[in-house]
Amino acid sequence: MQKKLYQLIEAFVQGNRLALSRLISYLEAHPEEKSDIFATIQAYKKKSKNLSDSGSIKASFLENHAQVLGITGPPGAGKSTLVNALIHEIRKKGESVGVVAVDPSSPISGGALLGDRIRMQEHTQDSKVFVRSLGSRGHHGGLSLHAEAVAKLMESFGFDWVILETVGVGQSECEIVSLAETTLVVLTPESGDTVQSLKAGLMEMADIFVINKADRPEAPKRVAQIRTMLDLGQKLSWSPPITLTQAHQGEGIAELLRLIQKHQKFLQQNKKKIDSDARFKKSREQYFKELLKEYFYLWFEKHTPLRQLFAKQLEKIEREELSPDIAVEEILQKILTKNIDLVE
Ligand SMILES: Nc1nc2c(ncn2[C@@H]2O[C@H](COP(=O)(O)OP(=O)(O)OP(=O)(O)O)[C@@H](O)[C@H]2O)c(=O)[nH]1
Ligand SMILES: [Mg+2]
Repeated sequence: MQKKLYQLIEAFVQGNRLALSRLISYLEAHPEEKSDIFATIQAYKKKSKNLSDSGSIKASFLENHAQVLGITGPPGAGKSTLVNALIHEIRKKGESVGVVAVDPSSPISGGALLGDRIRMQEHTQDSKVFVRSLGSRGHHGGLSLHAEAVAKLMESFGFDWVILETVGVGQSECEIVSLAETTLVVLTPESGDTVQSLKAGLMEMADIFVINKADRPEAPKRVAQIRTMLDLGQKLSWSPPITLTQAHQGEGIAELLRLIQKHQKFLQQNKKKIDSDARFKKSREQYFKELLKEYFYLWFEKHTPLRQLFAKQLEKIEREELSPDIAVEEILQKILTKNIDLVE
């Protein structure tokens, strides 16, 4: 590992925010070094343990456990505004918070994206708040390939809370469920069709339903719709509460935080026997498969001979000389029989 990276990790372990920011960028650029980086952080932390006894490093940096909150819901539901309001409420308690906001509309990564920067900018001077936006993997929205690592870095940095915001109605939620302990599904009074089309999926994924923009007249109708849906569904040991917020006014946020903490407490007390265990496993499996696909594709794209082979097959497919499934078969065969030179 380069000396520069060592120094960066050292500064990170000592609580330097700039180092956290740089380390995230480094991870994004060199995802293949993830495990090395985390191993080095662990080693540094061990080394620093003596320092912490002398008081120079907060104990929380050493073995931190953050409360990890996932926030998902359709575009424009008010997720970022809600995160902003939650930051306020969390800061009132004196606790620190790191935010990972994933913007699927933006393929670019790094730095804060404009919308989130505006919505969360009032916290930029606060050293106990750290907001990072990531571009999503793009093709199906969902979490960034790096979201898990970035969230882990934030946890390791010592934040009391880590919040993951992602837009989604679809498979991206599965991913957020696998990373977060408590998942909020944020809907608006107008989200009737979304609820209708996602019945089963939503049920499985939400620990708490938030109807934001409760200043709008359809709010009670939406609450009733979700309640009916929950009543008809399978009974879970945790029944997801439905709560109303007006995020732009800070209304309902204290109650929401109370519910989040209630859920966290429930998780602690029911570690072994919660229904959501099965859900967690399933989402973990799904996330693993997604990552495997993504990483495999990244690996594939990295090799010029494979890219060329792909282009050739694509031409044949377009000329209708080859079907896509046979084209994939042929590529796999070439890789498996080492019938292609991957060294460039
Ligand atoms: N009327 C009303 N407007 C709200 C409320 N909360 C947020 N908004 C507004 O809704 C708009 C969208 O809010 P965002 O927080 O950007 O929503 P988002 O879900 O993060 O959006 P994306 O990340 O783009 O999917 C903004 O103009 C907010 O000011 C609310 O409780 N009531
Ligand atoms: Mg947003």
